[in-house]
Amino acid sequence: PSDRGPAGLAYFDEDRSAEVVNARMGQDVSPRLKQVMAALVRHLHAAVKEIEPTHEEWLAAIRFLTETGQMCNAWRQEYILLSDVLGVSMLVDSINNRRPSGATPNTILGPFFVDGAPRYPLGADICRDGKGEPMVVRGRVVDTQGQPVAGAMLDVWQTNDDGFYDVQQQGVQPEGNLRGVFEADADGRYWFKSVKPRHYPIPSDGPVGQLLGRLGRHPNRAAHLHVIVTAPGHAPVITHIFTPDCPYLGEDAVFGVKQALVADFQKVDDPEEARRHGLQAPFWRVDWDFVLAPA
Ligand code: MBD
Ligand code: FE
Repeated sequence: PSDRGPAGLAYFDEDRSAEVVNARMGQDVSPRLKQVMAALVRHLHAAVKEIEPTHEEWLAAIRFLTETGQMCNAWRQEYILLSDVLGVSMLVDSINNRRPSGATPNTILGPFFVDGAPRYPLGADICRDGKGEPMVVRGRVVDTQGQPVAGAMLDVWQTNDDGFYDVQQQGVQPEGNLRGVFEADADGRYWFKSVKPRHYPIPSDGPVGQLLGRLGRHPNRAAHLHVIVTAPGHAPVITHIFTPDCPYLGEDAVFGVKQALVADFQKVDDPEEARRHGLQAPFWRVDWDFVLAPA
């Protein structure tokens, strides 16, 4: 047996360590897997060469990843949080959603979307726990020519006024609190009631929270309302509406804020307008249009 092997790279060699590993891949490996693994191994070896970790440090890294996996369950995806706080979720999203200008930009999905949220008629209130400042969100779903998208579906979800999603407080919040699915009307119009979103911390009692703490970073997300808008023939948009007055707009823990997603929240004192929405004044009014790109 030669120390060079068939590919000329059989035995370990610090200077060519990544090449040695990559040369081991077989001939009929899928080209995409080959590309992905080659890049990962190359960049990982480069990082290790730059860092020169001690054995103890490398074990700490492995322990961190182990604990991250151990935190995960149906409602807690610590690896998604890790990807989020490292800016990778937003990067992957940007790479996959380069939209024509004027279309509503995507932002991070996050770990708290639930398929099959309650279906409501237009105008319904998704808040079932009575906490928070009442808000009406209304607008149109249009295409990039400004034409209404009749029957577009809007799936919305947010935290309650204590800063938790329903799935984080099962048995505490009413089921389906602050989630809902609406269908825009024939003119692409939609409207619904909720409460003004507030800022809240991403779950920080796990390894990702510890990491943030050690990095001198806070875990707070800028106040937001999640929305997924879908319609046949159009690219779905997974997005947020941000409040303009949140102290964390410029320092969102997961880098999800985009200028084009910060809405105007109008405080309405008019009792007549409040009555028309079935509310008491004052309430918040958000006029917000979604612009869908072609599929
Ligand atoms: C959230 O509510 C969220 O939207 C994201 C992206 C990450 C953690 C918690
Ligand atoms: Fe969120």
